[in-house]
Amino acid sequence: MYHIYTASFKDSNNDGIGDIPGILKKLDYLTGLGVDAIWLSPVYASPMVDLGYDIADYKSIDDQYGTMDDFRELLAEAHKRGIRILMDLALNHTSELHPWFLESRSSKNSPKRDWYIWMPPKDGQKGKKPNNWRTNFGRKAWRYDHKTKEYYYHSFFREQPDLNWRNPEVKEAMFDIMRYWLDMGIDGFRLDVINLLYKDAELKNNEFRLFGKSKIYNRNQPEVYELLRDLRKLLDGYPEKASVGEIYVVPPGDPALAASFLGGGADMLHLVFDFSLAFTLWKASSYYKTIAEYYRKIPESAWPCFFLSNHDIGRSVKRLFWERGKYAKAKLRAALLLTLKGTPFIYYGDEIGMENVPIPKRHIRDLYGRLLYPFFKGRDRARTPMQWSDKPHAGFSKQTPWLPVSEKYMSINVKKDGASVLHTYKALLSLRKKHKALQKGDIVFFNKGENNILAYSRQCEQEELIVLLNFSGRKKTYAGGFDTAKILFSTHGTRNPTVGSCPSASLPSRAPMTLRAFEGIILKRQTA
Ligand SMILES: [Ca+2]
Repeated sequence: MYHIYTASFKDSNNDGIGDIPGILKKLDYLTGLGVDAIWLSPVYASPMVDLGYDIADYKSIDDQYGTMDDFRELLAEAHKRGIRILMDLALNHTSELHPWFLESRSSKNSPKRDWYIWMPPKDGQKGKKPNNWRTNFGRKAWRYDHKTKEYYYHSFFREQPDLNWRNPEVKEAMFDIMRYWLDMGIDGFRLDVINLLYKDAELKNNEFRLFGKSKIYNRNQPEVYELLRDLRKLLDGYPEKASVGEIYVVPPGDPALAASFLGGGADMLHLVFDFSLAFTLWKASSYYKTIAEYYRKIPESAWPCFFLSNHDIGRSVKRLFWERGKYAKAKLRAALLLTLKGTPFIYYGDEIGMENVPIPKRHIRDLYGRLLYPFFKGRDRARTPMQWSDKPHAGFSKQTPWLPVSEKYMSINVKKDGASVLHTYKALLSLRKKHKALQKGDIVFFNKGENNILAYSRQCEQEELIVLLNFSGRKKTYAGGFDTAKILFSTHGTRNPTVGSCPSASLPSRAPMTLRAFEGIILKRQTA
């Protein structure tokens, strides 16, 4: 699954903003990479306060991204290439400019008043907010509306009022929107902050806690599970549709919570995003712990998924100050992501080793960054234009793009692949396509990350592939050994002759495997 941040993928009409016809032009690139599906960041009509996550019309395409015809063409062309498209859907809130909210705020007697969460000032006292809930960046989450002298609730920016999912009309309207896109032929949805949909019925105050979870009453309410059951029934009414839910939590993630949204494994979401892997420290044993814990938590019949980067948390290459050996590490992380049991999500540009880009204050587009600067500089750093070539603006556009292009684009781009990260991704994805064991096989861990090597195998029918990943910056030896195994792949390209040269050599019987610094290899066990 490939995550496209539409505004930064490819600009077709040279206005500096990526668009749908731009994606269309690059479909062959995605095919060449080995992508099966796209998660498209929101392309609906939006005032772009939160860059598309504030939706003003759920059944339209924003002008800056193209037309509905462009979208239909993209869908048809993607399907021709066997690429599926998941739409990004924000169900928790709309734009303040959505007709529903305009109607809702117009009068206390509006038929849409109860579609949003309106409350009078506490105890009837002017200026007193209904409760102590805060937004996800720490500010008060109630906005006073002078016209009707009540507050409305917003989990994010004040321009994004939260919908009242306790009103059945809201659910019906949103299900109608989902049917609209499913009928058009899209393949499913990525559901934004799905665990935030319901709030406590009595809007109880959150308790203050120095440690642990303090946001109890404005998320993870039991009613959301019921809703997801109904949503799954809606999806199951169509052939081969998928849903992936973003389970919004603070670092280091919460696999048990994420897993809970999978229900029994076949009655709620198809996939859930747990943030744990992205926030795991660089150590084989830490990765083992995170991954094993996630597998333990999800129901047996459910399917896992993993990601390392996204548009909110930034790119993995530079997380945790990984300057040393960063590209070798990027390749090793790719080897991990693409060999685990579960659907891998690749954030656009990660496959060429794109890095977070420092954005000067005058260029900050993310409202978080503008509101919280300099304490938080926003999320733009991981949303910069895709680096296609060493041409001006990295071949993304002929105009100055909406966000600055990385200064490193001359050496890090699709055409050049100086660090050969792209080559690694392609090789791994092609291997994944070739070997059923990597796609569907069970996973068996050989160790718990001892000696900073993570060792596991993927098994399916008669096939067994063995993965050894050295997270250390030094040469390390895996003592386990294998009777006979053929080396299929190394993140370092070729292998030292003492342990056979890639790709055809077989290992001598029970030979310990020596791995170079940050090397990952894949072996195929030879069966008699
Ligand atoms: Ca454009």
